[in-house]
Amino acid sequence: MDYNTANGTSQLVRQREFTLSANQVTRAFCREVPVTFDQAIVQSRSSAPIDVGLARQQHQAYVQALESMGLQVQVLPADRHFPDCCFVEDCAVVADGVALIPRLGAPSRRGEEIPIATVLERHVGIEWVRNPATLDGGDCLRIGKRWYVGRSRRTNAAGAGRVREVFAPLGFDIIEVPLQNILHLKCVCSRLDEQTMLLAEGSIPAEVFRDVRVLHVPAAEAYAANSLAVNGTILMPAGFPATRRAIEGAGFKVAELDHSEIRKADGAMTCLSILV
Ligand code: CIR
Repeated sequence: MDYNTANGTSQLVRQREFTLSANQVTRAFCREVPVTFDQAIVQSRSSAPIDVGLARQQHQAYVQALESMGLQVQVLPADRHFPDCCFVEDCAVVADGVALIPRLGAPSRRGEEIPIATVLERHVGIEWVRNPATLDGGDCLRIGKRWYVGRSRRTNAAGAGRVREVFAPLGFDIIEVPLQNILHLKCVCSRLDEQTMLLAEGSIPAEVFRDVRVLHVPAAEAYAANSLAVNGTILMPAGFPATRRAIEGAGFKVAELDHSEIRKADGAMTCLSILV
């Protein structure tokens, strides 16, 4: 397993022994990488083809990393008819005991959300996004009692409106963020903790986050702006030293995973799990 931390295995042991407090997530839902993963949707085809076997190894390392961080991980079987099905983040928007199940923006992905909803309904209440609304979970970023919703080519006005309908009554503010030439909002930013956002320089204005502290990722390392906070540790892609220094400098523990093949399919660290 490619799982590097500043202090090596002693940090892994400490993470396993970490006692979960009331605010922390306890479960993760993931889905295996399908054999058809090399046919996943990509915005621009990388010159190097996707190595599906390596992608599956990287996904297994991701699951093991989440387990090492104290999460109970349920891995759903892949469906070869959905090459993108491992990107479960897009299939549910979860907070405060409710999961809003998207109608995905990419027609070829519609249907991926059904087994996710079936599993989640054992744990949370389920709401649905209906035609003509479209929504991808990768456009929805929660921090505290606020949802930032990217208005991308995948998430239309009705989709963002559905987030408002479901979560505003639960006390959430909904802030829409217009996106251009960005697949999902979370391609350029992610939450480090309840007060701190990681943001790729030159992507969207930091002001959209209002009172939230913003930690900048240099444009050359924009891919690392999508990192995953799990109960105090930040899981980030390997190979982005300036971002790692910035995150550690802000006082967070960091763990790294090699995500080369996941990246080729336009996936990043948060895309592979739903945390509850
Ligand atoms: C797609 O284009 O839908 C997939 N190839 C990548 C989805 C990544 N998901 C995410 O960022 N939440």
